[in-house]
Formats: sequence, C-alpha cells, structure tokens
Amino acid sequence: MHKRGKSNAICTLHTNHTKKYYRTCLHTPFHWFIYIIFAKTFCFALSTFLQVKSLSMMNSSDPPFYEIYKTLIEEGLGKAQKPIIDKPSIIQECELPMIDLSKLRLGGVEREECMEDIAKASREWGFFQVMNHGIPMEVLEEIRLEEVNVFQRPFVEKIGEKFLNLSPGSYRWGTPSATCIHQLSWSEALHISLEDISGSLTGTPLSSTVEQYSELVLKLAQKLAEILAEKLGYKSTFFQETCVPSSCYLRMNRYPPCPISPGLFGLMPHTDSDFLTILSQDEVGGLQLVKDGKWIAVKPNPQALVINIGDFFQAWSNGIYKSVEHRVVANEHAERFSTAFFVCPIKDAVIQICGEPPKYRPFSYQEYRRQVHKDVKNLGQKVGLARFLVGAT
Ligand SMILES: O=C(O)CCC(=O)C(=O)O
Repeated sequence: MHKRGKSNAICTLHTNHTKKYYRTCLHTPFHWFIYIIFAKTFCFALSTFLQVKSLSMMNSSDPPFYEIYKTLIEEGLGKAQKPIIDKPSIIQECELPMIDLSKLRLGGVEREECMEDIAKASREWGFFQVMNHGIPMEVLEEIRLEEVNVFQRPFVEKIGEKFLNLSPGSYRWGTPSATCIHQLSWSEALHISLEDISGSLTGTPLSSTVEQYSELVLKLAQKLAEILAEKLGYKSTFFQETCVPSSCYLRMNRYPPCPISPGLFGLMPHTDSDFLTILSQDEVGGLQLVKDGKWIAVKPNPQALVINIGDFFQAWSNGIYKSVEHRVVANEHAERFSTAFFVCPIKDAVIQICGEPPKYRPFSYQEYRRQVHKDVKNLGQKVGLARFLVGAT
C-alpha cells in the first residue's frame, strides 16, 4: 500500500512536471512563429478555395439551388413520410387528345367535328394538343434556340438588374417564398411581357423571335377561344378585344437536371390564371396533370402544341371548361425546356359569366391577380376561383 502510494505520488509529480514542461515549451517564440505560419497558410488556402468556388459560381449558368435551399431540402427529405412525388411507375403516362386543326379549313362536317373535339377536350380534360397549328417548325426551333442561349448566360448576369433590358423581376428561379420542400420549384424562368418586346427589347434577336412567335400564337389562341365561345352559343369578338398583345406574356422555362433523389418538383402544382395557355415543349417530358382525381404524365410531342384552359376561361364559361391543376416533375439526368404563352385579358376588363345561374361573380383580371398575390403571401398558396364563387365571403 505504502509502496503503491509512493509510486502514485511520484507519478503525479512527474505528470505535473511534464505538463509544466510542455506548457513552457509550447510558448517559446519558435512555437509562436510556427503557429503564425500555420494560421497564415490556412487562411490563404481557405480564401483561395472560396475565390475558386465563387469564380466557378460566377461563370456557371446554373442557379445555386442546392447551396441556397440546402436546409429546406435536407430537412424536407429527412421529415418526409413518403416521397415528394409518387414514383414514375405509379403515374400513368398518357397522350393528350390530339386535334388536327387543318380540319377547320375543310368546312362542313369535318369543321364541326373538329370544333366539337376542342370543346369536349376542354370540358373533360382542360388540356389538349394541336397539330397543323400554323406555327412553322422553324419558328418553334428558333424560339428554342433563343431559350437555350438565354439560360446559358452566367447566373450572375441573369440576376443582374439590367438583364437583357427586361423589366425588373423578369428572371426568376427556385421559389423564394418556399417554407418547405413541397413548395420548391427546381427551375428557372424568364417572364417576357409583350410590352417589353415593343419597348426596351426592340431590335434585339430575342425580340424579333419572340415577336414573330407571339403574333402567331396569339392568333391561334384567339381562334381557339372563339371556337370555344361558339360552342357555348356565344359568337363574340370579346377575346380579340380584351386579349391584346400588351396584356399577354411569354414564359421561357428551363428545368435543370435535379440530382436529388427521389425527385422534386420542376414546377409546383398550380392552375393558370389566364384565359388560355399555349405550350411548346421539347422531347424530355415531365408535365403532369390531374385527370379524374389522379396525376397522369403527358407524353411529350415537340411538334405539337399543348393548350390548356386557365381560370379565367373556367369562370367565363361558368365552370364548363376546366382549368386543371398541373405540375412539372424535374428529371434526374436531362434538362428540359418549354415555352408557355399566356393569353390574358387587359387588366381592368371585367369578365361576364356566360351561363345561368352564374357560379362566379363578375371580376377583373387585376382584381383576380391581386387576390392571388395576397393569398400566396399570406397563406403560402393560391386559393383561386373559389374566392369568386357567388356567395363566397
Ligand atoms: O413546362 C411545362 O410543361 C409547364 C409550364 C407551366 O405550367 C407554366 O409555365 O406555368
């Protein structure tokens, strides 16, 4: 016991001495010199790393989705009880009703049948596709090329205030207001108001391509809208008078590959607020819509144009034509491009409801947009037409 106690005491003494010795040694000028060199090298390496990273970010055209939404994504994937989007194998792929518009020129029964097909698809699907639509393939290819060029620009340039001389806020990416992973859209978009095309963009290659495309697409949209009105028993020039170029806009969409498994939205589920939307897309696919209560995937056809009914047409037709919820699912490997043309009425034109008894109260586009913005801001989502039902508070 005694021996062991003595040896313990010697040990403790030795340890204390060793500690003291090292403490003294580690504070010699030589050691301070080493520390400073080490700290300087570390700072230099860190700043070089950050510079290289920010340089590569500056040159990269991709928005920094992962860097900015990292917490949201990691928390969301950790918490999610089931995948954000059902597995592709669960979602059925379908071909939208295809309507050959060349039949309209034939007149007689064929024209009548074609008009009925358009109305039937708008009642039952809210979506259809058209071929022989009058937009030459070269024009579709040109708009796609412009789109690729625009999105290939460095990200820092795209978020710049003066990007392409467009109105502020024309370039958008992700979902700045997202508070959870379900509200995140893995895409970037360029909103081009046709007013910009005749204003600050005049004379640029983008403006002439967009102008040519928009003119043809608006003519097509007006033709389809008149047919849909006629099928409800209204022969009117309402659409020509209220959906003019300056009230319409074009949205170029790019969906970068999304490496996050098991998949995120390229564009969150939504309905369009306009009268009609005309969409041209590449061959990648990703557009999905609700049919009979289930999500189905649309088989892409780059030669055809996809037409869908917006909220305003649903209200105008007293609920007969359907504004259907749709979304885009991001692809894990391929990037996807699409161009949507939104046919909107002038902002203070009040729409009448064509049908008895009217389901909705009359309202203007401006009033509708304001309500949508307010709901998105306050509730995180669009409430839409339900707010304008007769008797809604
Ligand atoms: O890219 C698509 O297929 C759909 C685009 C869309 O829904 C939109 O831009 O609102």
